[in-house]
Amino acid sequence: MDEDKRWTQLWLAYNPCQDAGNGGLFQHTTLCGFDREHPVLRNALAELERGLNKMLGITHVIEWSTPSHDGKSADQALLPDTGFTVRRVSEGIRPEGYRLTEQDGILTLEAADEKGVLYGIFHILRQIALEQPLMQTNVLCEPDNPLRMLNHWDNMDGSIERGYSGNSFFFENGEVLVDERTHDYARLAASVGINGAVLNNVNVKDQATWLITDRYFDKVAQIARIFEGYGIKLFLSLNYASPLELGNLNSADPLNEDVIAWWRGKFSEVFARIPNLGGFLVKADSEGRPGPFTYGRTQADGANMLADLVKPHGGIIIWRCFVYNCTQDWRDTKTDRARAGYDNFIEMDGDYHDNVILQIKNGPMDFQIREPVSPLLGGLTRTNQMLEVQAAQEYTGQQIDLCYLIPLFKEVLDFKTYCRPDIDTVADVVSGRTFGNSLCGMAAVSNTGNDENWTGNDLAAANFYGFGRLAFSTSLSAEEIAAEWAGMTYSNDREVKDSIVKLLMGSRDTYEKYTSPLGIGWMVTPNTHYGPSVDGYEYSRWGTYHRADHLGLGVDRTDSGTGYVRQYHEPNASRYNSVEECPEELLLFFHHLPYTHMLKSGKTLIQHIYDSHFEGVEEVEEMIRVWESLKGRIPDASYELVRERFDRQLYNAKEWRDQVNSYFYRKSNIPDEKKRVVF
Ligand code: GCV
Repeated sequence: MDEDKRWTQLWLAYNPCQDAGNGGLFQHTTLCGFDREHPVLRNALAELERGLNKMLGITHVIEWSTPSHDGKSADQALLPDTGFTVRRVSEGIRPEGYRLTEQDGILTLEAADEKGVLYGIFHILRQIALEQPLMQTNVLCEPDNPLRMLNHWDNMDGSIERGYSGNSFFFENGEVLVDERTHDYARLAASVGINGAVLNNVNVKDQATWLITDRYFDKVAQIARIFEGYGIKLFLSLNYASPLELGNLNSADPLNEDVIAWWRGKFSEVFARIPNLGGFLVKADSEGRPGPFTYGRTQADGANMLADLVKPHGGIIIWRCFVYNCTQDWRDTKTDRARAGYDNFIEMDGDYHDNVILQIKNGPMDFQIREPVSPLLGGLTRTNQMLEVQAAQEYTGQQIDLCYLIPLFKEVLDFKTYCRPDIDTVADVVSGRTFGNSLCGMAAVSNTGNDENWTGNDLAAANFYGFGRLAFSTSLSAEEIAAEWAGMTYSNDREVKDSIVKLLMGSRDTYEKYTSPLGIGWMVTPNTHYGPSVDGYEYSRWGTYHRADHLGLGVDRTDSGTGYVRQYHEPNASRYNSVEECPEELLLFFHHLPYTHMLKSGKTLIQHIYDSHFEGVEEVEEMIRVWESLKGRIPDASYELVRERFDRQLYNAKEWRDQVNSYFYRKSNIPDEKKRVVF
């Protein structure tokens, strides 16, 4: 197997493969209605040549032709009777979508724009890599989500907040980097349908504040151009306090005339130098970041002011809803961090201007392995909204432990919000189907870095791949995505592929079993968020309590507790409010229950804690056995790298098991029925 640069190309390695009868379709390529010199077309066609060459050994120069139209429209122009035809159509396919059909030896890719062609070509390359025939293809693919973004939490010193795969490939020592990796990143992201990327961390500090100044314009504009060639819009995170830090003003009050004038001038400058910039992502009034609340203004005042000023330049403002009071007193059982997003944003629903999007984390807390879906999703009915998930495994194993997150993202998308009688799932809401808006979609905190394999653990690349594929086609299953990724990355050998899919598909449940039970979340080592510390946050001010005592545990968020359940539409509110009806995997998120509480499985709560933690460790041991069965059948370097990560995962799982079990045994004084070792 070709080890050369293999891992730097991930699923675009284009390993030599069996030709499922596809090669013959590409002797001659005709472009109809498209300009071959358009940057997106150029990149798409170059990718096709590269892929065909590497996978099928088609080495001759592919012949292109653009038929003369003789006054005819592109649709009517004469086409050759063999080969591959790329044709622009003026109706029947939405922007970024494509139709792929094969008939009588002619493969036709139709699209309304260049991005549609790019995605169509990546579709073709995927089929070839998976050794699937293109004969008799007949598919129409249109993206479900208008925006499909990656958010990088990269800092300008080269570090990445919550990054687990090396340093940034965008920044180093206060400089912006533009190199081969910038191109490869754009190719990889585009190949799964990503069409937006935020370059810098939402916590904008120090030099990053200066990204919107002359110091960095040239380099940022260069990246924006590279991205544009792959259909990706570049966005920047903005420091809300820029008027103070860059403008020498003494305020950042969104209603202050001097502040408004400063931003107006700043945006004119920025868009003049980076004309294709998509806009800005803003984290305000959160975890120490400044925002409109500082000046007694609302979140809408802040977002709208910026949005009005970027609008003439075609820009948008993506405003994060991760706003909460991180100084909660544990004695206060009514204040609830889970409530905060909704409480801070719902009242102004409908007041946000049309080029503002509220970006909402999937759960009300913070990317835990299990939490309910944020009630803001579908709670807001008159505001553009997009879903934020985290591909970076901050709380889910940090790319040491295997945790394939696509099943979790799927669950969120499939959640019925009941915001209206039909078309009401999160997927419906964020795709714009529910409320008919076009500024919406999905964003993921990226899990990439400058490690050779991009994601630290080779298997974590499935989360990067999977997020993009899912954001483009929300109806794909987590398993289909896993199989595609495994086939393109490793091998189409049935057994190898099945084993990798099995590992990926079981990994989220396994991780959940050996960490925190039944939706309670947290119990992680403070700050680093890796490994167990049951009381790590229990005695701090962050409002992430489990409230365990000698009788029971869990947070009462029902009517008799914090009342959080009422932020959901019915029947979700009543379901969560009732111990009997609450989905068991979320029981401790919503209810404080005694250790003796009987679960549907017939086990007590405490016995469930013991059993699931023992099972979690056993499952990691089984995962290692499955991985070992792949030795010699996948590249050695990858085998060894992942094998070493599994050792660390097993150590971590045992730590979690022992600490959690021992903690709850000592609290409850109820022994394990099966008399296993509980310290
Ligand atoms: C970028 C959590 C993380 C922070 C992150 C924050 C956010 O609190 O621990 O590192 O900051 O979420 O999403 O803004």
